[in-house]
Order: sequence, then structure tokens, then C-alpha cells
Amino acid sequence: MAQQDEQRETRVSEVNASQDEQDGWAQLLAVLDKVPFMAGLKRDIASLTRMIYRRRLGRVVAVGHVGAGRSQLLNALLGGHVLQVGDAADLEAGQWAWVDASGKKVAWMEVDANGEPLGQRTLRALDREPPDVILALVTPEQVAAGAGQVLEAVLRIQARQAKKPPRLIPLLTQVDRVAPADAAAPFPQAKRDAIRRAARALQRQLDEAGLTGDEVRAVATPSRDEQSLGVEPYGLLELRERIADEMPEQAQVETARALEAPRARRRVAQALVQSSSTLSITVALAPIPFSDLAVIAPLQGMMVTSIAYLSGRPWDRKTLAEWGASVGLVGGAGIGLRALTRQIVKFVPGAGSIVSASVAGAGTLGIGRSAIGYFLGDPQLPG
Ligand SMILES: Nc1nc2c(ncn2[C@@H]2O[C@H](COP(=O)(O)OP(=O)(O)O)[C@@H](O)[C@H]2O)c(=O)[nH]1
Ligand SMILES: [Mg+2]
Repeated sequence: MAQQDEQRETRVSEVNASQDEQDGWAQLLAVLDKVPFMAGLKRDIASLTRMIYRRRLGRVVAVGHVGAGRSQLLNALLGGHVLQVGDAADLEAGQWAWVDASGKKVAWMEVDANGEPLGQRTLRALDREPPDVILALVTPEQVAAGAGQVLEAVLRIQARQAKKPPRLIPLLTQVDRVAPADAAAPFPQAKRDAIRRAARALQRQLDEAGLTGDEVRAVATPSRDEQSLGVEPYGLLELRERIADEMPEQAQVETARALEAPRARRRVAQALVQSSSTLSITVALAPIPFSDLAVIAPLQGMMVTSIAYLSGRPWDRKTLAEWGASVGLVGGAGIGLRALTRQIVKFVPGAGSIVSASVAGAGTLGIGRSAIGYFLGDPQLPG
């Protein structure tokens, strides 16, 4: 039966966490289950579960006329040549594609605004895996001619997810071709003015169509050949951050990683560290023997590994060892800390569990900050 077939079908945006990852998390959860005051922790546990163990790819739909530059935009966003552009286009319109640029992954769908953009198969694909973000691409020439078909397709996709319509990010594309076309970024004033006028015209069309979303932003995505001739991309850094911002918890890690968005990566890493620290403190306070041994060290290991993963490194134990060596730790993050805690506790009668808890929490926070610094670098520097 068709329906059963569909249920068996895997989802394009699915990520299968490795057996190692899953086993580790299942063991942690089994111990955490025995910890009192769990109710207050449910949120942090659920959040870590969604961000790491149930993570999936970000799902981005790009609506535009054929040739608007959707595939080239994704190539530029991922910093690689993964999709064929122009006449060589190899992507099936209206279907989710699993795009992998050397491990940087995104679920991507191009919807052709000309013709019949939203057939039954496309609608089914959108229902099964609703987009997190819709990009609408319109070139300056198309703005002048009227972007009606693009806007109509966007409206219909948003209406399909009426309860939680995906965020629209409208793009004025190929602005490098606005006259004077040979002026490279940073563009001269006359060119910037012309781009602004086209962007305003597109904004008016969006408003008239009743579409809500971001303000129109201008982008240019020169091909690799053009880039080697010194043509700079335009507006891409901010667009990367913007797309990453819009992702739900489950897609944050993969999207911030794939788009190499430095601000988003730090924000996601900080959320992971925050939840891990809260869990560590509560576990350390809990009156169950060996809870710190069973939970805190693996939790800290998971936290450091996931921050390394966010930075683009593979998910494996080697990254943990790499960071450990960088801070002079031998034998894993939690061990020195636990010994230290026991020493302190001996000298503070009665305050044992409190001291242990604050050391565990501060320890996890400190380890997290150190891992962010090591793997994600200085926030002031462009990533
Ligand atoms: N000058 C310039 N050309 C672009 C830009 N984006 C795409 N192109 C070119 O436009 C053509 C169509 O691009 P493509 O990404 O295949 O469009 P799609 O059909 O929307 O996926 C290709 O020849 C691209 O090289 C851009 O920002 N500037
Ligand atoms: Mg294409």
C-alpha cells in the first residue's frame, strides 16, 4: 500500500546518531532517571536530547524561477561546488534533496515558480517534512517584470503549514549584475542605490501580496570561477546567520555546522554548555552513590564532543582527546575534577554535597567555555 510504503521511506532530513552516541546517551538517561528533583531537569534533558540525539538536518526550500540562482546560492552557502548550476542542473524540482558538502549537510528543495510549481508529490514531500525556512529568490530583472509567480508559490507553501508557517527570507539575487555590472563589492554608491531601489520594489510586491517575513536582503553569489577572478560574494555571511537563527532545536547543530555561521555556532554551543552544567549540578547534589562518576564525566565528554562537532570536526572520541591534550588533561575531563572535589569536601564538614555540586557545575561550565574557545575560536574574529 502506498501509505505503508511512505511510512517506511526514510526522511531526507533524518540524521542517524551513531550507535556509540546513542548508547552513551541511553546510559546517561538510565542513571539520570534515578536522580531526585528530575522534574526541574526535564527541560534540560529534553533540550539536549533534541539538539544532539534527535538532531536532523535543517530543511530549506528555495522558490524562484529557473535560473534565479538557487543552486549557486546553496553552493556558496556551503562553500563548495555540490550542485550543478545553469543548464547542467541535476536536481529534481519540488523534491527534497540531501545535500552533503564534505560532511556539511542540509535538506534542500528547489521549487520552480514558473509552470505548475506545487504538484501532488511536492505537497506530499512538504507535508512529510515541512521546511524550516523558505528562501524566495528574485533577480532585479524579475522584480521589474513582477514577482507574482514566486510570491504565489510562497503563499501556497506557507498556507500548507498554517499552524506554524515557515519563516520567509526574501532575497534580491544576482545584484552583482546591477549596473555598473563590472563594479565589484564593495559596490560604489550608484550601484548600491540601484540595488536599494530594486529591493524596495520587491518589498512593496511582498507587502501587497500579504506576505510576512524578513525584510528583503540583497545577495550575490559569484561562481567559483568568478571568485577566483576576485568577485566577492555579497550578503552571504549575514544570510548564513539568519538561516541558522530560524532553525528549531533539532536542526540547530547540523545547520550552524553546515553553514559555518560563527555566531550561531557559539550560541548553540552555549546552550549545550548551559544545559550540561545544570544537569551536572543537580546530579552532584543528588544523594546517589557514584552518580558523578556515572553521569558527570560522560556528560562533559558528550558536551565537548558536540562542540567539536559544531566546529566541523567529525563526531568521534579523538576530538575529546585533542581538546584534553590542549588543556593539559590526561585521562579525561572529569577525573581530576572529582578527585579535587573529594579533597575539598573533606575539609568542609556538613557542606559536602553543596561544595561538590558547585564544583561539578562550575567544572562543567569551565570545561564548556574552554572547549568553545578551543574549537570555535575567538568570537571577535570572523569564522
Ligand atoms: N552573476 C551572477 N550569476 C549568477 C548568480 N547566481 C547564479 N548565477 C548564474 O545563473 C545561472 C543559473 O543559476 P542556478 O543556480 O542554476 O539557478 P537555479 O535554476 O535557480 O538553481 C548560472 O549560470 C549561475 O552561474 C549571481 O549571484 N551572480
Ligand atoms: Mg537549480
